[in-house]
Amino acid sequence: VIDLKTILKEQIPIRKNEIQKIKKNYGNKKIDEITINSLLGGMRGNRSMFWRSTSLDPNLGIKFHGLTIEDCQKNLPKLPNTYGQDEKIFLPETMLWLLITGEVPTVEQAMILKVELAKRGRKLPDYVDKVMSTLPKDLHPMTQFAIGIATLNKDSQFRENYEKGSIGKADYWESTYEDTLNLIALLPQLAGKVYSNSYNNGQPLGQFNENEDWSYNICSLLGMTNTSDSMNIQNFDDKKSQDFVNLMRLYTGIHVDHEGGNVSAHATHLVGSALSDAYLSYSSGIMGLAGPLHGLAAQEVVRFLIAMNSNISSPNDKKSIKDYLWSLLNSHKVIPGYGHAVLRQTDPRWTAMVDFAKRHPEEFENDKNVMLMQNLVNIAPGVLKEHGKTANPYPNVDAASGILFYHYGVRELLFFTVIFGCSRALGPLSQLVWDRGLGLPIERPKSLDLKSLKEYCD
Ligand code: FCX
Repeated sequence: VIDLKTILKEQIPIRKNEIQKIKKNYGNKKIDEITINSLLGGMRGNRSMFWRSTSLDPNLGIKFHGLTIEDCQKNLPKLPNTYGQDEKIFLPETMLWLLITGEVPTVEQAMILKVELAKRGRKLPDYVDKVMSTLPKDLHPMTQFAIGIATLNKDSQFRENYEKGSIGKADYWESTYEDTLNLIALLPQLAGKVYSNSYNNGQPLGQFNENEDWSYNICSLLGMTNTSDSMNIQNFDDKKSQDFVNLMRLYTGIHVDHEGGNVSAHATHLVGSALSDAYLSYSSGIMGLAGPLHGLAAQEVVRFLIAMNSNISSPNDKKSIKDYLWSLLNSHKVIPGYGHAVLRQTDPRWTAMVDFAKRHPEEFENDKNVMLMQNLVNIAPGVLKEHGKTANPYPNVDAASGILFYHYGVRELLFFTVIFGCSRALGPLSQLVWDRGLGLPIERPKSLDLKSLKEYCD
């Protein structure tokens, strides 16, 4: 069975040749135009970067090398001996293979990657554990997470080879690949360390189990599985433990990438273009994900649902829900979880998360917040259409994701974005390997000062 690195060794020169031909023959072809609105409006919608793995269709949503989430649920292989395997939910490991190679893996290939990640994720290096143990427990979880990721730069193979001068430009991708797999493999440990540091006085909540998959180990290190590996802080029975691991697989599987222009992906790509290694690059991506307008929306939605439920008679009371939404809008607040900068239809990631709730009715039938979340989709779009401002009145993934984790007992809202950060590593880091493989240069757009800007205002 051919492994991932061997496939990359074959693919990269071919693709690099293809890209160089495009550059040579069509380099001056105009794609988009930059206006003053671009410069002052955050380059919104400007086609201005290359990102091979995903594209975001405003109506169909995210596509991973052309495959929708539904396609992935059907085509990505299920792996044997997987804890509580849910037939409709793919393992993030199979998605990682697709992101890196552009191909759906065979069962054998995906098994190799699963075993490889488990081997590399066995233990957090002591020096990282020490650094993270000194951090104040009330330091934001995302800051702790970013510090842990950046500290791993000490072991970066890329940095070491580059400093020794032992690699040329054509080899950069190989040590970036090694750093990338090592970082992705250690994210469950890093997330678990942040969680235990912040919420359990630094005491570990669970063990890493080398026989299980990446998502299982995130749950186990959060103490959220009903096996000997973790403290099982929520007293799950076997079924609930397996359901939670499947929720983690679903969530982390669909959040891996959302095109290259969102802040976490773009920051990783930009910093990496200066030949900062995968650890430094993704640590900057996490700093961006920590921003309120990017990664924190899921926790805003949970707060919003809980607040609304304490202000309305019941989650089925359409009239009081509608009044509550209008009171938000009339006080110039947004309805969290609705709208999107690119999407113009319901986010298929939302659909996938709500489908999970629908397939576990007995689990959620008494959860007022989940019931409200499900009722809102029949009311909020109408209110937003009537309000008449948002370009997209439909729900995005944040409208459904946080409240499901909250239901299972992950109550620390600030931690939600760390789980998002585990997932979002897979897309941007797969791209980083290819950025180095294709020899993409340092990114350096031109900026204008006010005087120069005014010269366009004639
Ligand atoms: N509720 C109320 N008003 C909204 C709205 C919402 N959910 N979404 C957009 N609007 C408003 C905007 O505030 C803007 O009003 P303004 O002209 O007074 O500033 C107007 O509608 C046009 O905005 P629009 O172009 O539709 O949306 P943007 O691209 O500017 O912003 C986000 C997109 C996602 C930031 C916006 O829809 C929003 O704030 N949603 C609520 C917060 C949220 O759910 N964020 C999730 C982020 C997203 F899912 C992700 O990053 O993954």
